[in-house]
Amino acid sequence: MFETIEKEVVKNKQFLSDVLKGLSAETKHISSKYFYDKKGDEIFQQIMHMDEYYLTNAELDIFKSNKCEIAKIFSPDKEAFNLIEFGAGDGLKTKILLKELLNHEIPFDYVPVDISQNALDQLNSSLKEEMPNLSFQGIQGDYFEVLSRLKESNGKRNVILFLGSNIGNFTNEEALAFTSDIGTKLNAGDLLLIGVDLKKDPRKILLAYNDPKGITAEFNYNLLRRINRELGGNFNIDTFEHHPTYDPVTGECKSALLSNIEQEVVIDDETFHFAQWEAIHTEISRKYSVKQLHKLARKSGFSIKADLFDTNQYFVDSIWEISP
Ligand code: AVJ
Repeated sequence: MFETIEKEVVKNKQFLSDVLKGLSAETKHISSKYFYDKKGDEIFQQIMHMDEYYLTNAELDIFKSNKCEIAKIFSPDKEAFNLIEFGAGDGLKTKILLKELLNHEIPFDYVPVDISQNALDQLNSSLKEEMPNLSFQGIQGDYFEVLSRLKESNGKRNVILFLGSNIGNFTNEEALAFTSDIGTKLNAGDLLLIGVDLKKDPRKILLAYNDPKGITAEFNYNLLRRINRELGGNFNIDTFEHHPTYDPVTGECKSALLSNIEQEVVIDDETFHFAQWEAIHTEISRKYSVKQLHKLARKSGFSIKADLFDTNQYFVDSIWEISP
């Protein structure tokens, strides 16, 4: 009990110092990883159910149509393996694959990793109910924290899942550092399945991040609300506007919160000045071409085993292997 409280305090300190640092920078920014508190998880669930947010359905389509092929690639001779998922969330897409593996009596251990303890708790109870025979153990944490523990594996093949275009939240450099880091921590024959949103009609992309009902705007405002709740900030949400942009040249879809007045905001005795229309950068959701994605694979030590597309070719689940 005491330990969990201590852990919470440490985490909150990190949140506070990251926010203070980000808002003191020349270009104000707050990491999108702080979107996901209990309220943020709820809003993200709503986003995934929006018609405009095509990503979820596209990847669900891929999993439904290719579950058999994916299972065969992961375990051709029904040998046991470890299935580690970064950013598991509600496991909606993964559950299709988990059921397929269980149906074929392929032995595996599932290790969902998520930044949100709340999301993990919910996943935990839904897995217990829906798949009582599944062997699994969730881990709460930052991907990078968990990566460092990967080497202590049990001799079985490691298969990493990184779905939902979560890689889009990284800059080019961060993405390369991340996949390279995974590459060095895996053994020959280990796999990475990475789900990535592809470049497409800019209007389609922008609409997914600027839905008319304002759900994505709420997702961003919740970040300010969370700072008010947890760090004692005094943001007036009405004075900030959600502003997403998409640049088809770089493939970067960026979200920002703009202060629509000149004002001062206080957090933990520190005062931050906002010029009118000054931005806080909150998220990058980068879109890739297949060519760029393959380049990333090769640069980080992988070869490409398969590319699985949805019927609209909006999204790809690409399976990479560490070359022997
Ligand atoms: C969960 C990071 C993949 O970037 O598309 C959805 C989060 N942000 N709408 C994305 C998100 C705004 C999402 N990822």
